[in-house]
This record gives sequence, structure tokens and C-alpha cells, in this order.
Amino acid sequence: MTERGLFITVEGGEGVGKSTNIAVVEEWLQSRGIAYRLTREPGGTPLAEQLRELLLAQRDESMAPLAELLLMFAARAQHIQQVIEPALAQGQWVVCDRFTDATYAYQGGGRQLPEHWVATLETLVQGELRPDLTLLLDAPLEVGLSRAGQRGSLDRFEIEQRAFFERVRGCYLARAAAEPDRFRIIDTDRPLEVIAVEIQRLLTAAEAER
Ligand code: Z5A
Repeated sequence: MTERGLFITVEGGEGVGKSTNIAVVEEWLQSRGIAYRLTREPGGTPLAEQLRELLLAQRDESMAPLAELLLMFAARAQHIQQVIEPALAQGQWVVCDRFTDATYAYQGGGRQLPEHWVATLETLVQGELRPDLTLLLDAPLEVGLSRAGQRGSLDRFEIEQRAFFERVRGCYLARAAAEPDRFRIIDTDRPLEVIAVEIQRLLTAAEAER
């Protein structure tokens, strides 16, 4: 029987360097000859990418936080069924740029929706599926926001106020403290080469622990 792949998620607040460091994860997987699927949330399938567009676009009508929460999980249900579960079952490692910890952080922490709403939907949509390893990229707010601010147009989340992002970061760090076996916190307020070495070391350890 094919050994199930490892499910790795990469999380963090604005501009912490997820895209930059996911490239390091990919290079490591390729160097090991490990079959993998790189994907992202919200998104990862044509339908879920359409939901992503709805979620990120700025528009005149403000989106109700509950509608936002439900759309995140609608996209996730599609993504799990079409991409994540089949890949893991085939033995591929799945590397996902954000997953449900982002929902706890942004809709729970940022939008201040009750945590148990997120937990209820998590159980409904995911069943037993949880990441095996979560790399939480973390940097002081000023660092992340100033890096993110160098980009062009801002999406519906990026226009939020500082207090929103403080709650997001606080929620991520609290979740990491509560689940130390799954989370690895990576300080990204350091040179990229130093971060890359740490990520390679963590992945090597995760492979050895299987
Ligand atoms: N969202 C949600 O609310 N609920 C959910 O359940 C999910 C998501 C799944 C889209 O996510 C939005 O969806 C997101 C939360 C919400 N909110 N926002 N915004 P996204 O992941 O697509 O968007 P993002 O957070 O803006 O990620 P990003 O644009 O991909 O940024 P990043 O990956 O963290 O940063 P980066 O592009 O790698 O780096 C930013 C810049 O900093 C870039 O110029 C780098 O070269 C530079 N950088 C990075 N690291 C360093 C270091 N170490 N030194 C110097 N410079 C660096």
C-alpha cells in the first residue's frame, strides 16, 4: 500500500515571506526526489480560485464576516476533495500556502468571530484531516507590513488596520504555543540564507520522524 504523503502548511501574517520561503521548501523536496503538490488557500482548484477572487476583491458592498468565513470553508471543501486528499492518498507531499490556521487567525482573531464557529466548520469540512507540520513564519508587525507595503495594489485584507494584524499575529502565536508538536515557528526577521538553512533542517527532521 502507498504510504500517505505528508501534509505541510505554511502560515504567517502579512509580508512575512511565505512565497519567498515556500521556494526553499520546493527546492528541498526536489533535492530529495520527493513527489509533491504545491497549492494554496483560498484557492487550489478552478472553482476555489474563483472564490478566492470573490474573497480578496475590494467592492462597494462590505462582506459580512460570517459570509467570509463560509466562503473560506466552501473553497477549502472543494480543495480538499479535488486536490489535497487525492495527492496525499497517492503518497505525494502536499505543501499548502495557508490553511485552517489562517481561518482561526484572520476570521477568528482578525474579524473576532467565535473560535468555536471555526472549529465546528473545521470538523464538518475536514473530518480528521489536519496538517502534519505547520511552518509558522513570524516577524514583528512593522517588518511584515513594511515588506507587504512595497507591493502594488492592496486586497481586501491588506487594507485592514494595525490592530487587526496584531490580533492575527497573536492568534497564530497562541495556536503554535498550544500545539508545539505540529508547529515550528520561524523568525523571518533574519537574512534569507539563515532562514533557508533552518527550513531545510526542519524538513530533514520531519522526514526522519516519519
Ligand atoms: N485568508 C483568510 O483570511 N483566511 C483563510 O482561511 C485563508 C486566507 C486561507 C490571501 O492570502 C489572504 O487570504 C490573506 C489572508 C486571507 N490576507 N492577506 N493579505 P495570501 O497568502 O495569498 O496573501 P499574503 O499574506 O498577502 O501573502 P503573500 O502576498 O504571498 O506575502 P508573503 O508570501 O508572506 O511575502 P513574500 O511575497 O514572500 O515577501 C514579501 C516581500 O518581502 C518580498 O519582496 C520579499 O522579497 C521580501 N522578503 C521576504 N523575506 C525577506 C527577508 N527575510 N528579508 C528581506 N526581505 C524579505
